[in-house]
Amino acid sequence: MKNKFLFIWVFGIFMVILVLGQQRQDREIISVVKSPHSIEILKTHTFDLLGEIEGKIFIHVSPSELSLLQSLGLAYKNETDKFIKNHKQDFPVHDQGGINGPYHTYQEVEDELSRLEQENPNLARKSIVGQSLENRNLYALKISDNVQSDESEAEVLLIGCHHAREWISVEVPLLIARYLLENYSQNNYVQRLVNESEIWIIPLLNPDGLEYSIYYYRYWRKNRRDNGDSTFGVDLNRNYDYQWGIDDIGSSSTTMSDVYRGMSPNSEPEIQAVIQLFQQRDFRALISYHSYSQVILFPWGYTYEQAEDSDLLLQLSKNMSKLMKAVNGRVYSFGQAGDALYLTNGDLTDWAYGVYGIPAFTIELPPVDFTSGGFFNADEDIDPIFRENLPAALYLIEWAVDSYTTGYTRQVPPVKHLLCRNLNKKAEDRR
Ligand code: 0X9
Ligand code: CA
Ligand code: CA
Ligand code: CA
Ligand code: ZN
Repeated sequence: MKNKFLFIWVFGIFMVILVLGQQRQDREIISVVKSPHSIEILKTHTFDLLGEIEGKIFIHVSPSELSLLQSLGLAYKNETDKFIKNHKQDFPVHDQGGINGPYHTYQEVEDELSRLEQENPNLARKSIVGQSLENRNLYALKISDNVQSDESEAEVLLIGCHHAREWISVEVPLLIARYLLENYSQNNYVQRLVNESEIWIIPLLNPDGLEYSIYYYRYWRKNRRDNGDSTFGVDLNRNYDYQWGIDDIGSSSTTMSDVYRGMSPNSEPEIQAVIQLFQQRDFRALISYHSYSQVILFPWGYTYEQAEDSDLLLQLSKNMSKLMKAVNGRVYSFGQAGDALYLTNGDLTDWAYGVYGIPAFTIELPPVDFTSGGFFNADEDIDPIFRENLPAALYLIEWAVDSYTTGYTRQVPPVKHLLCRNLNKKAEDRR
């Protein structure tokens, strides 16, 4: 009997080690020398390109992608050790905020939303809009006057963290929520916008992925769907049911891929939560936060064809970019998603614009490229990134409010530089 238990124990521990080991070794970071030949090869596949440093292209690859590269005869160098080790130093012992410092874990997001709700019972309401695959709650914070009632006001969605490793994308919507609530009573502009709209903030759409990125593997991107073939994860920003899987350039049907689109459109519970919320609400605009690249993107992502409202989307992006630059001098470029970055299919913004016809933007937060830090932002960068994104979000809310009262309009509000200065001043005051 004793022996049997011992065996079960030893076997159990062995299995845990095996599984953990595999998950970590799942993927490697490799580099390929940049040349017309290598670019040609990389272009025809959906590799997870991290960026370029000194003539070398860095790629995040799964074992099968690695074999693919080998079979294509492309020479590469494994950089995983160097890379992960480098950034291990960015995982210091924090006195405050736990393992991820000032960045929020799932639990910390929950606590912060509860705090904001408790301190502003008439302005903020926390709700659970769904559950992740691993049964974590998907939280939303609604911000408006008379927040308990559903009023006839323009509704706007600010959403973060479709992608686990893009930690900064949780912080920006969370800080915007906090700013709106803390400045409501002393800032007329903020008060007017909050009174005349219903702002829905979902800071963390992919809690399972985020936790995995924090505790196991920093570069994790997808959710944690068990694909049943010893691979994990669906790319949440490829799973929406609009032109889903229309080609293999904008997403992948390979389960291992970092842009795996899932078994079927809307298959993931996180995406179903967003869809259900849309069915219940009356959203007029949205921003989906990602990182990195410092760029504002609008539909279409799935094609190079222009959207019908291309002029409006371009004007709004341009004005948002202008407002952002005025804060810290940082330039966010802007453009149609497919042109400005790369093709994607099944992303949130195409779906929201395609199905609901509302202006929908992806904001890729700083840094501008991989060399400047990629998915890693210093703790001190969180605040300036939030501050430059604040006027852009408020501006889009203002557009939604204006066009809600006047009927859908392609007119955009003028950029008010004065307002922008005031916002900065208020942000300074908080320090
Ligand atoms: O690929 C994505 O889902 C987004 N970029 S990220 O590096 N954060 O993963 C971009 C989505 C916007 N759409 C297009 N670029 N088409
Ligand atoms: Ca923390
Ligand atoms: Ca209201
Ligand atoms: Ca309403
Ligand atoms: Zn992303």
